[in-house]
Amino acid sequence: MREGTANIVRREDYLAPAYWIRTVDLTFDLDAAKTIVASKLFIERNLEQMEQPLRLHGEDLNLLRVLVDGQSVSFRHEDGMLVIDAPQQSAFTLEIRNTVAPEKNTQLSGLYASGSGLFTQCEAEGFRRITYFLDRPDVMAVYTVTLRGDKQKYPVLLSNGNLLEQGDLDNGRHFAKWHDPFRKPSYLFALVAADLVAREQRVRSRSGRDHLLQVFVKRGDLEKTEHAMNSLVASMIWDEHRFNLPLDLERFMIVAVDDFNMGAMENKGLNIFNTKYVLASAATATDADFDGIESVVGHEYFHNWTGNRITCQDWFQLSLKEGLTVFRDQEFSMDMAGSASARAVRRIGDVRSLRERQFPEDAGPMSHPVRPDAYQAIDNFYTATVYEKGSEVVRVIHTLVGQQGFAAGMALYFQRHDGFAVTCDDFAQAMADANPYSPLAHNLDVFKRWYSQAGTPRLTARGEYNAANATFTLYLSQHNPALPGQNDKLPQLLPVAVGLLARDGTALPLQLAGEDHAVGTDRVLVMTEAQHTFTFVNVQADCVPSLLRGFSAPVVLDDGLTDADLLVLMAHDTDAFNRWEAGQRLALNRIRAALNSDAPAALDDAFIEAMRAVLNDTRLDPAFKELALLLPSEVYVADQVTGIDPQRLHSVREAMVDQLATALHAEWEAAFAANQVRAGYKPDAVQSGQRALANLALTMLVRHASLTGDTVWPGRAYQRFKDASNMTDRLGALEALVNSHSELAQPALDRFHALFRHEALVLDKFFMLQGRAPEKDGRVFARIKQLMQHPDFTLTNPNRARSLLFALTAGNPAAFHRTDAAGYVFWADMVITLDTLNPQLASRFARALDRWTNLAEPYRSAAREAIARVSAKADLSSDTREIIDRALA
Ligand code: 0A1
Ligand code: ZN
Repeated sequence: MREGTANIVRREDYLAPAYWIRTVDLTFDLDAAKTIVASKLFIERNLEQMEQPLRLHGEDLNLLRVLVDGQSVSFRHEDGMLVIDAPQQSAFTLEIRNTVAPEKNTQLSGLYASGSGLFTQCEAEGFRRITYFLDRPDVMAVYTVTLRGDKQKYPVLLSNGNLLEQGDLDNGRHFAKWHDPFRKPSYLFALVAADLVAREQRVRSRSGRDHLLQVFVKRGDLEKTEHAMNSLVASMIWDEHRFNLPLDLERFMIVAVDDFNMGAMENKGLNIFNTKYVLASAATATDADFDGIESVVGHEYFHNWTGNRITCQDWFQLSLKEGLTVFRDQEFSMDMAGSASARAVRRIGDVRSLRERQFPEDAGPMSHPVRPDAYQAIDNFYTATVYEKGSEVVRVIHTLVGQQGFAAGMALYFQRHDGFAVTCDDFAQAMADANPYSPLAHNLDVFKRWYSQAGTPRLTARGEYNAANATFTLYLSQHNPALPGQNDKLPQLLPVAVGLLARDGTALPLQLAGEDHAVGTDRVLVMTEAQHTFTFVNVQADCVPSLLRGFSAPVVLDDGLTDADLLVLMAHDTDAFNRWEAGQRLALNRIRAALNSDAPAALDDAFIEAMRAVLNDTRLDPAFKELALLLPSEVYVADQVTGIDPQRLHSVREAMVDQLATALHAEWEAAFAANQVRAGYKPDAVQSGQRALANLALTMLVRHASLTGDTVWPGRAYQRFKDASNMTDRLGALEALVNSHSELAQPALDRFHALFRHEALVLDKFFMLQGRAPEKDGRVFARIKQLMQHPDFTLTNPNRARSLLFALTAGNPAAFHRTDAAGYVFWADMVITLDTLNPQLASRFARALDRWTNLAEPYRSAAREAIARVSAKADLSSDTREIIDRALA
């Protein structure tokens, strides 16, 4: 919707709807150019509300007629809504007939065309682009849907729930009638009309009920659906086992679509997925792609309970379903990973992404609480804060009440709220009530500040060992820095998981003053105040505290540990997360020091030897080694530093990577040789860890060759690229060549393109890998601009657009932030162009300059100028307008 003035929606203004819609009967005459929608609603007045006119949302609709109880009725349009003066009766039938134009819908919200098929996306406010409705999540209705369309064009006609009837009509048309027995909000409605085929599987749940699972894809893609189906079956089993939550439908469908703004959508019984999260074969998808499919299939499936059975009262409560469902999919993926070490690897990945995406978000103009207080465009609030920080907040509960307590809380939550639209407070209350003796129940109000306070808390820790008394005293304090509109924040509930390591690495038994004996070597300290002091007694040796184990709360930790302390943790910590973190901290300290000096960046021997020890340690898993050997990313470091110069950061980090490539050359050769997978391809944790480390080793070896002029390793990489039997190895070898700007890169890219030019998802990789290659003399940026003209590039497919544009802005700071401002000029042009096509995509892309005030000059002024240029455009979408206004506020 184009709007001149800001239209802000506030949480405090929430009012229950004046009318309820009880049943919905929809008939679609499907056609890409013009679809006719006939809607018959049974409506009741909400007697708790004053008599008000009925106001229905509608957007880009062509209205044909309105009837109340079969009679024509007068109506008007007001503020973009359809207004009908209150009918006399307290219950009535409203019939509406309107048309929409799917093929003109480039926003991909509402009913739209993708290829030759028709698909819907209704979250958050897309249903109003299909027909007039009370398009808000607290209005829940039972839907019956009849689809009619050309049988040749649309052999498959799907909607939510159960198929009641299907058959032929005249003129080569056919129909299907669907009924969803569960009440649902409009955002969970879906329909699909397309030429698709399905992989099917029948499964019996623990309760003995039979279900039909279907994964619908385009003809020719069927053999790429095995992993998605396996992930779906695994999700079903997991949710029954861990939470006692069975599938409640006879039929569960997943449909893959090429054009999709997000990852996937949990429509009741009819999940619609971006093809990226469905299609995979060893030849076309990487290990990371397989993992992504498992977690997104899980995520959408888990929404059936957390989101669909219990939904959100209003969109401010979005994290009620998203934070909880991300938590569930993360737990699912960890359980699927298997070993403790593989779980830790997943946890490290999740924390990395939280810190690279959510922490900067929370420090910038889009900072908002997990439960926001106001928005202009709700689509802008599908954020890392609502999703990933929301999941960390759920994890805080899990840490405080334990796995069993958490399961009990979930049971109570469903017992109380199944079938209703509720709030984050309702969830926290159920968790507390099910665990009355827990620190959560005792401090529920303190806990709930996670929902109301934005920003990342700073946790400061200092330890003091007293040899004479054999005590170790830990002083903890927390502080949440002020943000515009949020000063004077109160302390939050922080579970701080700790252990103490003697300097020889031994884990010390933990006994707090006042306790009569030690309990284990690992425990959770709970902070509810700004400051706490914890005294451990009977501590027989000086020690290093290992704090915030497993990243037990989403905070920035300042533990004051020295390099010597961190080296102890890195070598011995039993908590794999903190072991990894110690290495990252050592690296970050060095990058920081180099940024503050003009001297060429150089790593010291102690650091290099610690890295060598990790690489040589036969007890460590390859997947862990790969993560430990990667220096913190430029994106992460930029968030840790004020007044960042992205070019200087890039050259510092690149110099350090060069040094690791050189100093550890022999170890990289050994790691490459030792991690060749000879067994048949499986995307499991063990094999993918080996492939990840082999790929990193190869990248380092080719990088080293580019420094010395050696041609052996580039040649080997090219050979491996050619002969690879799976995409992970092939892409790894290709990236090794491209990232080191090898002469063999171009021939390899040409070959890659020729091999996969008919595979859309692989073409995305072709663009992305060139877009995120480490910048060198402006060559990568020039390449990106040139690739925009490539015949396979287009801005209308979101995956393809992201493959180049987001690779630049989110994945390649040094190519984007140029001293000549060309990156920002390009950004402004693209925001403006995308905004006319697809506002959701444009506003996400617009966020690339969120952190512009943290840039050093000349970047900062140039970025501001580019943002101001976009702002000067009069008719920006409200999505993009909100991002730009906030950036300049
Ligand atoms: N609820 C989905 C994500 C989603 C959100 C918005 C969309 O369109 C604006 C599409 C999908 C999920 O969490 O998976
Ligand atoms: Zn979700």
